[in-house]
Amino acid sequence: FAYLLYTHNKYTTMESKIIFALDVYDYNTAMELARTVGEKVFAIKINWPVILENGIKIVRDLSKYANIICDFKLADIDNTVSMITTKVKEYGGYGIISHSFTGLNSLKAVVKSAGNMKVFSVVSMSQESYLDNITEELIKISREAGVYGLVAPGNRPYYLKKVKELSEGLKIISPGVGAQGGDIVNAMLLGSDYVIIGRSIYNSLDPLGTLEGFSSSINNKLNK
Ligand code: O7E
Repeated sequence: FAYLLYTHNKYTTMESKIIFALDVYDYNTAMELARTVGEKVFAIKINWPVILENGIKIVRDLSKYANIICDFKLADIDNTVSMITTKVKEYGGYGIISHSFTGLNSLKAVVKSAGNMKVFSVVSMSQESYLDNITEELIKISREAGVYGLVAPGNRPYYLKKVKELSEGLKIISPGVGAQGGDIVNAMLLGSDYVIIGRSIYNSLDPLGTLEGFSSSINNKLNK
């Protein structure tokens, strides 16, 4: 039992709080970055740049190195979002990101076709947007649709706090740390479960070292 406890603790302290945003075009660059940081991140998030250049098959290739979250920010009718979600599932996606302003029917269709994949919905963005007016409503829709988590900004404390207050039982993932000015420790203290970091890592001369720097700043501050 003591051994189990030990391994469990070891696992939880080592579990990464970082989602790496792999926003590049080139296949080899993407694969090399994934190979380098894959084991040290909670997941890798991909967006349109890597998909437009390489197609959906890259989801399967990248999955060798990490959980892949497809950030397609779905915003369409139920049939279309289901078709896209089904394809992501077929290629081994770990998670998918949808907008929620499209309403309950659309978001429910994503959750239904996602099956075991995690669905995250955008309720607030890292840049000022129209969503700021309707964040509370978007959280309500997301909860009702049965999403796993919410996207809320790591660089806009007021909105992150607001989402945290209304998000009981849901995970929060936060972009905006690093290149967009947000601080990783502040974001975690305000309630992010995972922070999404792209440019600060992939544009650095030493992506792995930079990533480890972010991780240790969390461990140093939060485990005290
Ligand atoms: O600024 P970077 O380079 O660290 O990258 C941030 C990533 O988060 C990038 O992929 C961008 O598309 C995404 N993002 C935001 O920057 N702002 C948002 O409000 C939402 C996202 C996002 O990832 O949404 C889904 C999780």
